Amino acid sequence: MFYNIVMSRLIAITDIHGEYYKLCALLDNLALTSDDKVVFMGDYIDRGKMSRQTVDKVIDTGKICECIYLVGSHEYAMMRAKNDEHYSFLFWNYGGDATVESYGSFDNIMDVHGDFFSNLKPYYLTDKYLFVHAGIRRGIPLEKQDLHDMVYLRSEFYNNPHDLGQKIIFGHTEFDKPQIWEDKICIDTGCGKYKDAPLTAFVSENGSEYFVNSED
Ligand SMILES: [Mn+2]
Repeated sequence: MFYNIVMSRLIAITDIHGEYYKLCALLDNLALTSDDKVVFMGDYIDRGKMSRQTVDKVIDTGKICECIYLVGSHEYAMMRAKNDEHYSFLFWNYGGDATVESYGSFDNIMDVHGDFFSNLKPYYLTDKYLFVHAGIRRGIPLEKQDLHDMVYLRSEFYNNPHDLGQKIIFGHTEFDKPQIWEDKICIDTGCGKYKDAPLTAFVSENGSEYFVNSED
């Protein structure tokens, strides 16, 4: 008897930051099929010149396979920038000018992609993994975590063991290569921040874990 074994992959991509061409290169290298699932973990916008095209591309990727879209710190700040001085400062001083240029105006960002930005999820949980933009706070149940923590936490999260049963896949803090701990993996390799930095995907396939990047 023969079985047609479907090799479905669970893939995570984060911190694209308007680098549309690096996203296209990475997606080409991944050669997605309808059996795959992709978790986009936020920071689609800011810094790179092509935020609008980047968001269109991640939406279109949802026509190839199931995609889950999480919120990043840059979307969190962008959506609060209009009515809050603190987030307005963060937006305009951390690459938001490139996003405004890409969309033509600040108001156009939500006019064009408001549905997308308004429906971003805080995290995605499977049997083996938690996908989240930046991290979680130890000792607090997942459903009670503060969204601000989930998109902004840095070393106090990744320098300490967490108490969740799943391995946590995250971005937000950039390193020169994927960072692997026993209980977590960071895949932000500086795309959008450094000219030659690649965009890196985490892939879980048939029990093994590996990385694919925009330069492979
Ligand atoms: Mn980022």
